[in-house]
Amino acid sequence: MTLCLRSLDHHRLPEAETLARATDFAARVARRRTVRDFAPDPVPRAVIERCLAAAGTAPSGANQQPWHFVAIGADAALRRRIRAAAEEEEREFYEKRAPKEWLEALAPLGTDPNKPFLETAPWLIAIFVRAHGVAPGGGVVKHYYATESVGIATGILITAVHEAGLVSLTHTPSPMGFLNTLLGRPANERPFLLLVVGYPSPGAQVPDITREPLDSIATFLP
Ligand code: IYR
Repeated sequence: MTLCLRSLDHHRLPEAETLARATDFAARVARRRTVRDFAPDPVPRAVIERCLAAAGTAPSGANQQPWHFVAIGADAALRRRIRAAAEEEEREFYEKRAPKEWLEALAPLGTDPNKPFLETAPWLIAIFVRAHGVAPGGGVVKHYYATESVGIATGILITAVHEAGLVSLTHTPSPMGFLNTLLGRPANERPFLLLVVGYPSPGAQVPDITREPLDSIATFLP
């Protein structure tokens, strides 16, 4: 493809407003918590559509946009199948596969193999990495930095969900191959994450954990 340019749509803000906005955003996003206890209250599809549209603006390797999102709403039979498959893997994980150190690292979060939120929350978003593209003739099109790109898109999605006043849970049943089967996704797509989205149940509790201070997560050089 040839290079084709257009003007950047960017309005420079006064420095004081830049700082005010960065400060305000940091404070808002700091209130995001991963929630495991969801209310069954519905969330309009339009909200999820806007959040996914935001996610789809993420930068990606060679602008290949190697993501696909499957938004699962109220289909109770599908929810039951997803929960059953996830809990089967999770039981294997917690009872057999997980090394002791991993279980110790998870202990402060209080997670276990039971995943009722897969049926209660109003939306599940299965996020897939299109590990490679498929050419019109069926050949493989290499994708660059596909996992990194989908990670960035997922970060924007999680932030969009939070900004909309909803909560989410990044759920990673492992392995997640059952999602291709249950959701009818092709073999070139690899499940990346199952994002559970909705409202917290009344009185929902979260682990009392802290975040590393700025000076331990960042280094400034002159
Ligand atoms: N996939 C399991 C285990 C799990 C792993 C990590 I790393 C977490 O931060 C949380 C849970 C589960 O979903 O329970």
